[in-house]
Parts: sequence; structure tokens; C-alpha cells
Amino acid sequence: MTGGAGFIGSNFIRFIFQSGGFKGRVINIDKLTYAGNAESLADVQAAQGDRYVFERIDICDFDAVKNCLVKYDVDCIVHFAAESHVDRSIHGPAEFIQTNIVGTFNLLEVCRQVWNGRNDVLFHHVSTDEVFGSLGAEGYFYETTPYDPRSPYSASKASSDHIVNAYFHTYGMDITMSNCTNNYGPYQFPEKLIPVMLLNMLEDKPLPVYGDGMNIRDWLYVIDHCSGIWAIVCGGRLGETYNIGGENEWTNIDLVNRMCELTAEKTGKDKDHYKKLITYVKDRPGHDRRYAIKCDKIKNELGWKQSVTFDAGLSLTIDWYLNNQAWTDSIKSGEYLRWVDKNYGGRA
Ligand code: NAD
Ligand code: TDX
Repeated sequence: MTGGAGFIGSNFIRFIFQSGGFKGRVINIDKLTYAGNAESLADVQAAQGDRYVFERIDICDFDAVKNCLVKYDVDCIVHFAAESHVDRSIHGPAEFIQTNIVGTFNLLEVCRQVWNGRNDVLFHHVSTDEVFGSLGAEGYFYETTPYDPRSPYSASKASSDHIVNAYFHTYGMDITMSNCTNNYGPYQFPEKLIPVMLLNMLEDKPLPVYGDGMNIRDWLYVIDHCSGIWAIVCGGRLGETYNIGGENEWTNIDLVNRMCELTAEKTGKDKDHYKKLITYVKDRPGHDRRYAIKCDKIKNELGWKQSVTFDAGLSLTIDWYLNNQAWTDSIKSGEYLRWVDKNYGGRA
């Protein structure tokens, strides 16, 4: 696993041990950037003992990745590690090019050398629907939709997707790939829409809605993304990409209003209490208008489907943040960075 200390990776590791029937060992390699929190997996470490190993490694470091693959005889990589936040990619694209493009290339090169034509291995690449660009009011992204990325983040993910595909066609490397819509759930770094809104509500701070609030995203509970990836890793056809989506489109403003209502119910506030905090702010440059995905391929071929409704998922997510304030306090205070310094000697 790469990037297993991040939001989706940490949920995935917990998921495969608890529900996926996984019998092997996970080696989690993660650089621990600002978005990586190895403590998110303290419960897994305690429960799994030496079936869970953490290695602090930058995927761009060829020798370190190679030594790790050899040392643990790795036969499957699920590649989550990335710079993942669109706004950060606008302010500073360099890290996105480095980790998402060069890092993915580096991993593939290590695999090509170490696996050396083996056909009992798999490289699964985790990607995003943002590679397909921006939709108008109608239409959907299919696996066959031409790529049209528009932010440095999505352009870097699109590049990495192409490189992964090239390794399948050129070198015959066993790869699969998935492109997923917006995830939400526990352990999401508080820079993405849902945790930003929730944590601001809890501190009675303004809720910053970009532009006119009418941009549309398709939301999927993170565990449903994890079960989709697991289905592909276990049974996906080699060289194929699978869309994974929520089939659950919301304008940002409707979503924030719904969150305000649900959170007010849980904190005992008046129904409109949090809605009064909604503040329209300057739009994100190049803000994609709408994402919506068709995911019939994974449903028909692998029998995957979403299992968590949006109201249930939002409720679970709000409860998780309410019950795990130590996790967000540690992130907001920088305590988690100090923990990394203490345990791993300095920041990446
Ligand atoms: P995240 O930002 O929460 O976590 C990324 C993890 O990667 C962190 O633990 C970080 O420390 C690690 N990392 C970053 N650079 C690294 C490097 N050079 N070497 C090793 N580790 C490094 O991201 P996320 O939301 O969990 O996303 C995981 C993957 O899923 C990404 O590839 C992203 O593009 C993709 N994805 C995300 C979403 C979403 O809604 N969050 C949707 C579709 C696809
Ligand atoms: O404060 C905010 N206000 C706001 O209106 C934030 C953080 C976001 N937004 C808007 C921008 C988007 O239209 O909400 C929408 C969702 O924003 P993000 O949570 O930043 O997600 P998005 O840009 O859609 O990208 C996400 O989904 C696809 C992930 O960050 C990517 O990693 C993933 O590939």
C-alpha cells in the first residue's frame, strides 16, 4: 500500500483486515506529508501485530522503494499516495508533478525491475474522476470518456494514469486502475469540503462556499470506494480501468445546507443555526462545474454496489468527527507533526 496513512488508504487498510477477508500482510509505505497521519492506524497496528508494517518512504526514492519491495517480497501494490487537494495544486503545483507523476513513474520502474515479467503480481492505481474534466448540466463520465483535466492536480493524475496504462501495453505489467468520485467519511483531512464545513460549524466559524455554490459533485462513502478497489484487486480484468461512483449528485450549497441541518440535530441547535454561517467566497480558479460518473462496468462485472446511503454516510461522518475531536485537535494544533518528528525524526 502506498499512501496508507492518508484518508482513503487508512480506511482501505482497516477495511481489508476487518471486512475484506484479507489473509496476507500489509506494508504501508508513506512519506507522511502534512496529509499523512500514521496514528490513524494505531488500532490496526494493535490488532494486526506484524501483519501490518509501516515504512516511512517517499515513493520518489527509487532505492528505498526497491529495498522495501525486495525485503517484504511484495506481490501487489495498491497505489494511493498522491498530493490530493485541488486548491493546494493551484497555489503550488510542483509537489503534484513530483509525487503524482514522477512518484508513480518511479514505483512502476521499481516494479518493472523487481517483478521482472512475473505474472502473479498486480499494480492497482487509484485515480479520480477529475481526469475527465468538467461536465455541463447533462451527461456522465464513462471509462471511455476522453481525458480533459483542468487543474494541476487532475492533470498530474491524468499523466499518472497514462503512464500506468503504458506499462501494461508496453511491458505487459499486470495493472488495474480505478477512477472514483468525491469521497467522504472518517479520517478525511480537514481541508476538503465536508470536514472543513463540519469543523467550522463546531467553532461557529463562517462556512466558505466557493462561487455561486452550484458546482456539482458526486459523493461516495469512503468504505464503498474501498470495497470497489478491493473487488478490482481481487477480480478485475488486467489492463482495465473501472469507474467507481456514488450516483449521488449534490450542488455544494445543497450539501452544506443538509450538513447544517444534520449537525444541528446532533448538537441540539436550532435548525437554522449553522445555515446562518454560510458565506459565499471567491471562486476557485478553473473550478470544474459538475462531475458525475457511470459505474455500470464494476457493477456488472464484479457485482460491486454502493452500500451506504448519503444521509446514513453523512450521519456516520458527523458522528465520527464529533467523537474523535482528539484526531482533529491533533491535526489543527500540529501535534501530529510533532509526533512524526519524535518517532520518525523530522518532516518529509
Ligand atoms: P490524502 O491526501 O488524504 O492522502 C495521501 C497520502 O499520500 C498521505 O498519507 C501522504 O502522506 C501520502 N503521500 C503523499 N506524497 C507521498 C510520497 N511522495 N511518497 C509517499 N507517500 C506520499 O489523499 P486521499 O484523499 O486519501 O486520496 C488517496 C488517493 O485517492 C489519491 O491518489 C487521490 O488522487 C485518489 N482519489 C481521492 C478521492 C477523494 O475524494 N479524496 C477521490 C478519487 C480518487
Ligand atoms: O471550503 C470549500 N468550499 C467549497 O465550496 C472547499 C474546500 C471546497 N469547496 C467546493 C469545491 C468543490 O466544488 O466543494 C467542492 C468539493 O471540494 P473538495 O472537497 O476540495 O474536492 P474536489 O476539488 O471536488 O476534489 C476531491 O474529489 C476528487 C478530492 O480532493 C480529490 O482528491 C479527488 O480526486
